[in-house]
Amino acid sequence: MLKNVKLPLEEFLEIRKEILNQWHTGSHPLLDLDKAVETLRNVPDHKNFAKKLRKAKEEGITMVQPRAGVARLNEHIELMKYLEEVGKADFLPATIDSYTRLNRYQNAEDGIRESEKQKRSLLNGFPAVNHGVDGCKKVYDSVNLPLQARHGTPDARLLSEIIHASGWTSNEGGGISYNIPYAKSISLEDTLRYWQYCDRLVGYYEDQGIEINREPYGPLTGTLMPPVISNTVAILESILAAEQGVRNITVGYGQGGNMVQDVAALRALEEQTNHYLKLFGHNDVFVTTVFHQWMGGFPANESEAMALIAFASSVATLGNATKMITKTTHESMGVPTKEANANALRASKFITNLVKDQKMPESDELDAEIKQIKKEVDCLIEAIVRVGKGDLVQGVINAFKQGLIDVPFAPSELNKGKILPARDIDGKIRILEFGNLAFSDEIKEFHLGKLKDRATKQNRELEIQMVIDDIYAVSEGHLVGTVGEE
Ligand code: 8ZB
Repeated sequence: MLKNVKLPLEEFLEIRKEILNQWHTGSHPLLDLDKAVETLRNVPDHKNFAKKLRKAKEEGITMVQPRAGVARLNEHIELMKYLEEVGKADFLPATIDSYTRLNRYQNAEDGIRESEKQKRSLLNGFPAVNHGVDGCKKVYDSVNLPLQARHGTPDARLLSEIIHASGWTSNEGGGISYNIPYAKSISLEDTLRYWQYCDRLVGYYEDQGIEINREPYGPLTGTLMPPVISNTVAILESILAAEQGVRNITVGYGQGGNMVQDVAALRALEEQTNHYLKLFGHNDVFVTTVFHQWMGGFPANESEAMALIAFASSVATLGNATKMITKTTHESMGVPTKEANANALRASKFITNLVKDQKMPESDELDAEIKQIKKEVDCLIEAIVRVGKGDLVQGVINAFKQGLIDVPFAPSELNKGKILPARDIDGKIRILEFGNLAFSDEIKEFHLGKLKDRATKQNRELEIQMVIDDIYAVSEGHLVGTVGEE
């Protein structure tokens, strides 16, 4: 039975041998742990993800990072340099392609070959495992910024080995956040075990005095996500990661649309992540936050899309997020060109600079929302701990099984999928149907009260059509869905 305990070194090293055998690039000499430690020790501070985040946090500024990745190594390097120089990115990604996310390395290999033939990317991201340490190290050597792998991979063990050994000092993902929104039937027991390994690898490096950042994937399904759900998952994954030795964590949150709720969610997220890490005995973890620009449906019109990007940037900055993940005006069409990507980055960075000395003013509304989110998160975590009977991993598995925690609109069969979110009249995300969510009656009444109030004000029924209208509203230029919208 899987437990929340640090994987013993010998066991980790045993599993490691198998992992490195999964694809031929796993036998690269630089994957020898002593060699990898040496590579990482030589990473200068300005290219170390964890250190640069620490500095940004101390200075109170919001950094920007795009998503980007293509199949061919040289084109990917060009893309990275362009986003650094023209886009003025603070951090660089490699968005990993879908074949790699599914551990289908032969398909990725075929995709690279075909992309070379056609001289354009036929994969939706960078196949880091196939390019191996040689390729990933070349990317690292070509840029002056910290690098992170961003993906959605249930089993990212080989991928994690390869990127870190190449000097990439951050990895996104987690056993819940890269399972429930991304997979249909992989068990949580499996993904939690895979991510214990990825975190243990980081723990190994931390034990050698090397700082590596880890980032649970905050937005989950990115659609009408109630802050309580994404914040709870981020906190759980932070505790699980810290147990394996992770010391630098960035917790994420996707823009909901109501400015006060978004700032409140960021504040609650940071405070409660720190609180729960300490409660679980992890006193030396450095926590930062990342705000994701709007993850739902985007307007097709490029000016409107850029306006949404600028609004998101204002909220991230007012909310004091340490980092922001940017979108592009091509969002409604697909993978952006490097020009569109750099343009949106520039716009985002322009706003973060402009707004950097301003903070969201304290108010009763903000204060009440922070307290509300915290109360809800406490309620869920208490239930998860209870059904874990002393173990957090078992708590997570059992809580999902029972629907005590439930992620809206997720494809996973392990998720009850019974809760339905909708917006209140201010556009704050509330919950209409609770399924078996471990909320107290008082919390349920609060949510229903807010939604009934909206129904009255909009002169409509309190029903599922509200949810549907809200899902499409932003792409059509308003936050709260109105009656009869399609
Ligand atoms: C869960 C993340 C979805 C977002 C973007 C999508 C969407 C995916 C790439 C990419 C640039 C890529 N995305 N793959 N952006 N290059 N290869 O991730 O557009 O916004």
